[in-house]
Amino acid sequence: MYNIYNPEAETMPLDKLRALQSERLIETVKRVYEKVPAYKKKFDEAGVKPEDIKSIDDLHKLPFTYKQDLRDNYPYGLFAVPMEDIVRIHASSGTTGKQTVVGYTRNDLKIWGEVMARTIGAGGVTKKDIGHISYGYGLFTGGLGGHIGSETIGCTTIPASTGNTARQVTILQDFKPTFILCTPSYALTIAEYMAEHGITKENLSLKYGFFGAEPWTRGMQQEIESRLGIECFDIYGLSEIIGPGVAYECQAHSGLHVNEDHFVLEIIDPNTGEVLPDGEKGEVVFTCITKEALPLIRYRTHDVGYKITEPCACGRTSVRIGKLLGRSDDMLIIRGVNVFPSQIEGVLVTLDEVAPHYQLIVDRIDNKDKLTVLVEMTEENFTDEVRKIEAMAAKIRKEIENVLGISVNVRLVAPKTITRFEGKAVRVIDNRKLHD
Ligand code: DLL
Repeated sequence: MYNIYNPEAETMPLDKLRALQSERLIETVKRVYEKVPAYKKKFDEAGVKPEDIKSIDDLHKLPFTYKQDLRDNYPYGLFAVPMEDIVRIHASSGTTGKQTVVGYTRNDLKIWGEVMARTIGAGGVTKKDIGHISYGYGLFTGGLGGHIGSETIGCTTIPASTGNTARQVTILQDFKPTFILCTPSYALTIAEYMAEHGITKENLSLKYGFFGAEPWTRGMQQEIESRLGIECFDIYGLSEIIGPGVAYECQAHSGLHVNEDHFVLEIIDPNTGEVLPDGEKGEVVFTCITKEALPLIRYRTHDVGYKITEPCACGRTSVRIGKLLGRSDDMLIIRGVNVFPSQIEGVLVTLDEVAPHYQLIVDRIDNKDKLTVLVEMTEENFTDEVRKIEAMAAKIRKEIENVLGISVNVRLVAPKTITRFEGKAVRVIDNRKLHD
């Protein structure tokens, strides 16, 4: 049996879903045209009027929205309601430029609670469960997003937030939460702390984990499952659309279901802007059709994914996104070949010699790109014998080169020497960018 929080919405017949999307899109387009000057200008420049949008099939006629639009209208310029109706603000971390600010009305928060309840509910969580929320609380949407979903279901909710792993592990042991939300990299940090302190998965009551906010592979998923003794679910979202709760994995584990009655997915060719056929890899684009405060139209996420339209065993009718490969901004181009950090992670997690803690360093030496994979030896395989290290590194290098098709360097480092992260992990140090 597959757990479904809101069967009526999540298994809606497709014709009914498309009709609902059409009705909501038409209303949203009219509203943003009237209420948001920047959208009126954008639509006018593209020569589209709200009347041109007669159904969801007309979505492709609308212009895209970019992160730059949020920056140009910083902080509140794209809001479609007066400030007195905004009850919450969040913001993205802004590592690449000015942070982007997003707002929610009371009704937007209700929607967030609903889509996050579907997300957690899809793993099997019910109101009898106890949730440990270890995403950061604050301007980041992870903490309060997990929190609102857990409370909407009616679970006992522990707002642990990030940091102080010792305290987190004490709470996990003493308060007996049955599910946890954090970044996959932090789940590993918790598992590592437990191992170091002789605490086993049997000392905890965890059954499920909902991890996201950064790309992670199926191999990493299995690693966390076995170390924490839980079933892991991938959860996806971004602040500009609502935060976590845009798409979620069900117990069939075959892609992430999009909450399509609220967010419409398109996959486009990032160069031409054309919508791609189902199954083809491209840039993920979302349109919000129910949000009041910030209903973004055709928002370019820079995430790379593909659509899965075959029916899912769970009975949900919604379209799915295949596990996300990463952001196009994180994609490295090494001597002309596209490399996602997640491809390298996919290899490393299959190898017994190394722990899944890694970092990629890119340099340009004599006008040639050089990719170095820094990875930790496991405690069991740790050695300072040069010959042994070299043999191990050569083996790993071959495995990675087989997958990527380009030559790389592998540098094995001692256990626990690569930085641990409480939030999103930083996997790439691209020294080429320093000289741009
Ligand atoms: O990371 C929202 C979130 C919080 C999602 C908690 C899941 C769990 P932002 O900080 O705006 O919002 O970052 C959004 O993170 O465009 C993706 O590049 C990446 N991302 C989020 N979830 C996943 C995932 C939150 N499951 C950006 N897999 C997105 C891969 C993800 N990448």
